[in-house]
Parts: sequence; structure tokens; C-alpha cells
Amino acid sequence: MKLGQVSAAKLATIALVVATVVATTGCGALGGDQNTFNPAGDVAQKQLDLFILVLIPAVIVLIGVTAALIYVLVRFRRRAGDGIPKQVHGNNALEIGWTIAPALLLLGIAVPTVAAIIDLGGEAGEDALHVRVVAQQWNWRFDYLDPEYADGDGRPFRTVDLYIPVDREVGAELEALDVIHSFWIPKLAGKQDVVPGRTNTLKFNATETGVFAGQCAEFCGIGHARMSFKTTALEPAQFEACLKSIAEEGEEPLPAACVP
Ligand SMILES: [Cu+2]
Repeated sequence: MKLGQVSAAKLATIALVVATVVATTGCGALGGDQNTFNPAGDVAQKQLDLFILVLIPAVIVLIGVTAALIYVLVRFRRRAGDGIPKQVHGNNALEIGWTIAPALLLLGIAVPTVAAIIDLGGEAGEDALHVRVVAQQWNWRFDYLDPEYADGDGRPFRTVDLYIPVDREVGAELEALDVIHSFWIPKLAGKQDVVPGRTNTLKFNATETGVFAGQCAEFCGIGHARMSFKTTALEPAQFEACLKSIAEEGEEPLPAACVP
């Protein structure tokens, strides 16, 4: 009778869950340009560590609560001939337990999270490569602010994609000329808003050479989806040679010195 219907509903639920998991993870290949699960820098690694730190207890709690809920629903469901169930009012041990346990869990998550926020939010060190990132509908511009890259008149060297030395901190000053954008290099660092009228900062580094995709992550108008850039991390000597080549030959076509 009813049993067949319940099974069908359960099957449909399971099918829906499986389909959702497959659909939402289908683009998540580890090699993907925008995959944050395969970081290539210390900042992205710390952010991933925090994500995992929260994800694991969250999944355990979800499974535990769902299993307990299903058990109670089935085990204590109303049956024909049932009278009024035994009336219960409070249980001190249980209530203290389920107040203290989540508090400890939240504390365990909060301490490393706040420490990481303070760490990642700090200013870049003296030895960092200092770059001004200028966002504008719908492209990016990178000014290399350290004096060794300035021209004879003191104007900073400028590129349309970003080039950085590997294993060296980059201190970015983010500026927008029109609307709010968001600076994001998924494999190197999480998003930071780029807001007209103020300068936000973001520090990051690359721990391996390569070309890493960057993308505006704040909808900023009709050209938003194409507001992307590349970040090329090079060995320090090659980085210097790359900037020199761009100064002489331009960025398009890309000089051989800039290919990692
Ligand atoms: Cu944008």
C-alpha cells in the first residue's frame, strides 16, 4: 500500500541529490583555471585550509542531525491505536550538552579563522613587489610601483596582464575608475572588491611558475564576463627579462621571455 509510494519518493529524492552533485561538480576538474581546490600560492592555500576546517565538521553535523531526524521520524511515528505520548519537559544534561558542544565547535573554527583574517589582511612586506591594479569597464591595468621599473620621468611601468616573480610576495593596491569590480586570481588569492574612490589592498604570492587566470568577480556591466586577465609567475631573473622585453617590444605578441 503506502510503502510503495514512500519508496518511490525516496528514490526520486536520491536521484535528485545525485543529479545535483554531478551537475554542480561537473566543472570542478582539478586542472581548471578557476578551481580553488588546487592552489598555487600561500594565500590561496590558507583560504583552502580554512574552507576544509569548516567543511569537515559541517558535513559531520549535517549527517548526524539528518540521521537522528530520520530515525526519530520513523521510530516514533504515530501508529494506529497510539494514545497521547509521555509528556516530557526539558532535560538539563541534554540542554547543557547541546549548548556547550556547538560553542566549543564554533570556538575551534573561530580562532584559526580570525588569526587567518588578521594575517591575510595585513600589509605586504618591504620586500614585496608593489603593483597598482586599476580596474575599469572592462579591463585591467597593472602599474609596477617599485622605482626600478619607472621610466626616466618616474612614471611606473605598465602592462595589461600581470607578471610576477615566483616565491615573492606581491602587494597589490586596488583602484577602480568607474564602478565596483572584484579582483580574483582563483589559484593565488581570494576575491577583493575594487571600489571607486578608495584603495583596497591584497597580498598574495605564487609558489610555482605558470600562467594563472584572473577574473573580475563582481558583475560590472555588459562586458563583465570578459573582464579577465592572466597572471604569469616567472623565475625572478626571467621576470626581470620579461618586463624588459615588454618595454622594448610591447606585450602583443607576448615576448618569449614572458613564457614560463
Ligand atoms: Cu569588473
